[in-house]
Amino acid sequence: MNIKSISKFLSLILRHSPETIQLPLDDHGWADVDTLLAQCKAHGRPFTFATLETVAAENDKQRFSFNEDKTRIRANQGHSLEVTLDLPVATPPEFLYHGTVDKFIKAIRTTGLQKGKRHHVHLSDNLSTAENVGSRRGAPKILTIHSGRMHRDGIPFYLSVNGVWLTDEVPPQYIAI
Ligand code: HQG
Repeated sequence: MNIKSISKFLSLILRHSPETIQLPLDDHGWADVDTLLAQCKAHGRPFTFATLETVAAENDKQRFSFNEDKTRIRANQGHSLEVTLDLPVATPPEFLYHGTVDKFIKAIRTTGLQKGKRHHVHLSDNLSTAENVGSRRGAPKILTIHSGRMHRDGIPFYLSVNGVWLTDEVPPQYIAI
């Protein structure tokens, strides 16, 4: 398995379906590293601890974190599983960005940005990240979010350790399309 395919597989098991390899996660989304390596091997995807370290260190979006002594690992954000990440509440910049595609715009105008299966709506502090996120689905359409105004109106924001801004929803009045 190459680094990218391991990373994709880790996203799957640490964010969405650990049962794919019978991997226990705790309430905070942590997996025991030895168990993870053993279960991956048992399911035909063998790789070493050193490779796991490389995957986490070189991941383009810093999707994974180890605990201090590297006995546990978890995904930093993006879960559909019920896990508690205890993310710090943070003050967002005046504007944040969200990349989507045309076919969702009508619904977004009506209901705002909704988190869907994820825990939060994902926003970025720069246009290029938003463009990349939107491009996953087609020609990207970038929405500017009045995050400063939301914050002043008492809506909480969280910042994941890999720099993704998260909030529960973005009502339509805060979205410039
Ligand atoms: C859209 C990836 C209709 C929303 C990315 C998006 C990101 C609505 C899609 C991270 C809607 C949800 C998250 C509404 C939102 N009506 N459509 N009311 N509200 N949408 O994948 O933000 O590689 O759950 O615009 O890079 O695309 O996994 O969210 O198009 O950082 O680390 O519904 O996932 O990161 O799609 O992506 P997603 P997202 P990773």
